[in-house]
Parts: sequence; structure tokens; C-alpha cells
Amino acid sequence: MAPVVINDGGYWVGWPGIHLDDRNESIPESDPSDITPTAGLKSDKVVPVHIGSTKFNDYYNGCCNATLWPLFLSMPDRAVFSRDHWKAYVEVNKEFADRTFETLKKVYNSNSGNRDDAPLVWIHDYHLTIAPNWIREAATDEDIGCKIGFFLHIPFPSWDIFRLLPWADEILQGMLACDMVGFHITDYCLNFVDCCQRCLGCRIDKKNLMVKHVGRTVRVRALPIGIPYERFVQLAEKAPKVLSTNQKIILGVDRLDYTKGLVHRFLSFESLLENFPEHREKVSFLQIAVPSRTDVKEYQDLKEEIDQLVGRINGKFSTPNWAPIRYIYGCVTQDELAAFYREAAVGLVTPLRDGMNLVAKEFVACQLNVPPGVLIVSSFAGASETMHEAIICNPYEIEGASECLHRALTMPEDERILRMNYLRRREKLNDVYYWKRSFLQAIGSLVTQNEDESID
Ligand code: ADQ
Repeated sequence: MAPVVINDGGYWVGWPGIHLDDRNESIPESDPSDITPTAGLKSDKVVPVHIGSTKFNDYYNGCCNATLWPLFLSMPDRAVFSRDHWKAYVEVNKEFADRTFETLKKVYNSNSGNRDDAPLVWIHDYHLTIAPNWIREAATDEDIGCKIGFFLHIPFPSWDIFRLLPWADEILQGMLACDMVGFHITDYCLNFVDCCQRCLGCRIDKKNLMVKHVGRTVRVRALPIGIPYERFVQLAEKAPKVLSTNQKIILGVDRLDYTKGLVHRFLSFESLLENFPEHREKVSFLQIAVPSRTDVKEYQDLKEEIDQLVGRINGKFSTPNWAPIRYIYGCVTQDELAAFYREAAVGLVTPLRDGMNLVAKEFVACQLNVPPGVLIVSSFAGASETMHEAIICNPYEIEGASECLHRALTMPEDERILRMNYLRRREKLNDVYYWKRSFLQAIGSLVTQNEDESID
């Protein structure tokens, strides 16, 4: 998001990546440009939201990553429900709302209070679902015109799962304080609209994706995110070679997260070597896994499980000249990443659930070699909705997934070229800048609240 904010001269309100000392909740003397993901932003455009470390832990590792993340990704058995964590979530959302409103007021006043030029507040992701409430309330109280938009980067679950959340209504009410709520695909929009009706009794219009809530009409839109396509192409054109091998490479790139389906993926590769032995010594599977949420026990356990699984499979099939799995636990640079994408014969993207999945898109952008490789995408990633020319795979069925791998490894050249051309063309057109423009145009074209397009 940083380039988006930088190009449009907006303010960035965010957590700066450093903890407050719990005993001293005052804001430390810090350079606001410390804020981590915003290299390139002018420091006067950065608004840090400081949070004490205990509260941050309850909020981020607790409510965000141990409750909302598994629930929204339809893995309710992994969700932990804690009132203390929820309390921290509410408090942190309030902090963000307050800082955002102060900033909004500043922008509004510098526009001389011109209502036709209402500033936009664009809120991102499941960490901040209830912040819109307070922003809307304060803006109404002080008669400050603004538009509030929200984009959820992860799936929105079905009602059956969402209602497990004891604070389901609060989350919906928070999101409904916006003028427009965006999701990656129509399925998530429909789930959201359905939950608004069933949890809150809102009047809804499923065809036009609208929800009526306390006298306001909230628009819901499917806006699939893209990648900075040209940047990846340029990186892939320039990046030096990273692999010296005659073997075909199957590539996986993910945060180490249980939703990404890594255990199932390794088992599918094992099944490939069992059932299609002709690939032994001719194919290697390279998995790059970025450490993620390492303070959460589930993630520590997953790392252990994967370490053991990789050891077991390599022990079973390795020969003096070949190890079937190469496993990198760590970050790689963007240059290296682009080179891995370029040199791989198969991009294997098999999450058990994923809002979109950018790796699938980055892989096709970097596939410059002729003939190109093949992309395999899970049917449970939002990306599968648009990337029709990939091999679509059910990662839960290990044998089926291994057959997808076999099909990819033996696909004729002309079919690979045809499929990859279509995939690349689509991602080039629908890149991240197109996504940003679509969101801003959609919310910009909305008439001010309470007018027109009513559901009545
Ligand atoms: P994530 O769950 O983080 O994003 P994803 O869309 O795959 O998942 O993005 C991961 C990003 O991290 C990619 O840009 C990739 O290049 C990068 N990355 C992964 N491994 C790396 C490594 N080893 N080294 C360096 N970089 C690495 C959430 C949602 C997704 C949604 C995005 C965007 O969960 O479903 O697609 O937001 O909306």
C-alpha cells in the first residue's frame, strides 16, 4: 500500500513496529519515519499509533491472529476466544480511530471544509474492523464530510462460521459504518451481505450488493487485488540466475502459516514420487517459507512438523546426487524471488484457504522463459476465481494434487505457452494500480450518504 499512499499524497496511520514500555505508556521520542513498511513516505505524512506491549500482544497475537484469522479463513477449530483479547482489540481500534480522525480533521480543514472534496479514509483488513464506527461518529458530531472505505484482504466466511464469533455483531456494525466495503471476490461479498441480514436483521440487496444499516446504504464490491506487474517483469529480466541444476524445479513461496497448506503440499510431492517414479532425480521441490507470527504457539508447532516432514521425505528418497526437497526457512530478496519464479517449471500455490494469493500472480509475471512453466492453484484461493488457465487443484486430496503435479510436469509446450500467455495478459491488465483506481473510482462515484439507490 505504501506506493499508493505516496503517489496520492495521503497520510499513513499505522503501528510503527516498536513497542511502548508497559510502565510508561507515554509516546517515546522517536522518528515517525521509523514506521516500517513506509520507506519513501515523507515523515510528516506518517501518523504512528503507539501501543503498549501487553496490549499489543493481546490485540495482535491474540484477537487478530488467534481468533479472527483462523475464523475468517474457515478454520474455527483453531480459533481461541478470549474476552481480554477482545477488550484489547476494541481499545486498539479506538486508538487507531482517534488518530485517524485527528488526521482527517486536519485534511478537511486544509481543504477549506469543501464538502464536494470530501477526504477519503481507506481502512485495511481484519485488524481494524471496528475502527470505522468511531471515525463515522466523530465526523458526524463535528459535521466533517468524509468517505470511509474498507478493504478486507482475507476471505469473509459464511454465516455458519462467522456466527461462532461472540463479537460478530460488533464487527459487522463496525464495517457497516463505512460507505463502501471491498472484498477480493463475489463469494466473500455475498457471505458478508448474508451475515448482515442474519446477524443484524439488515435489509439487503444481493443482486446489487447493498446493505441498509441505521438509515445509511452501504455498498459492497468485489475488487480482486493485483500485483505491481511491470516491477516483477523488470526484476525477472535483470535478476542473475539463482539455480544451477538440470532438474525441473517445483516452487512454493509462502509465509509459514497453517492456512497455506504446506503439510498437504509436501505429502502431495511425496505421493508424486511414489506414484510417478519417473520423476525421481529429475525433479526437485523448492519451498521458500518466510517466518511468520513466530510468537504464536501454533506457528512454532507447524515449523516443527514441517522440519520433521521434510527430513522424513528427503531421508526416504534421496540419492547421492539428488535430494527431492530443498527447504529455505527465511526471507529472500525481491531479486532472488523474481529469479526463482522465472526459473521454476511449476509454481505450486496450494493454500487450504486464501483471500487472493499474490504469489500465483508474481509467478506468472516472472515467467519470461520460452516455453514457460505451469501454474497450479488451489480452488480455495481467491486467485482461482480469475486465473482460469492454471491447473486448479484441491489440496486436501493428496493423490489428486499429486496427479496435478504430474500433469504440470508433462504438459506439452504449446499448451504451456497458450495458458501462460492468457494468465500473463490478465495480470498485466489487472495490476495493483488498476485495483487501486477501481476502488477509488467506485467509492468516489458514490453519492453522499442517505441519497439515492436506497434499498426500500
Ligand atoms: P498473505 O497471506 O501474506 O496476504 P500472499 O497474497 O501470498 O499472502 O502474499 C505474500 C507476499 O509475501 C507475496 O508478495 C510474496 O512475494 C511475499 N513473500 C512470500 N514469501 C517470501 C519470501 N520467502 N521472501 C520474500 N517475500 C516473500 C494477505 C492475504 C492474501 C492476499 C494478500 C493481499 O492472506 O490472501 O492475497 O493479503 O490482499
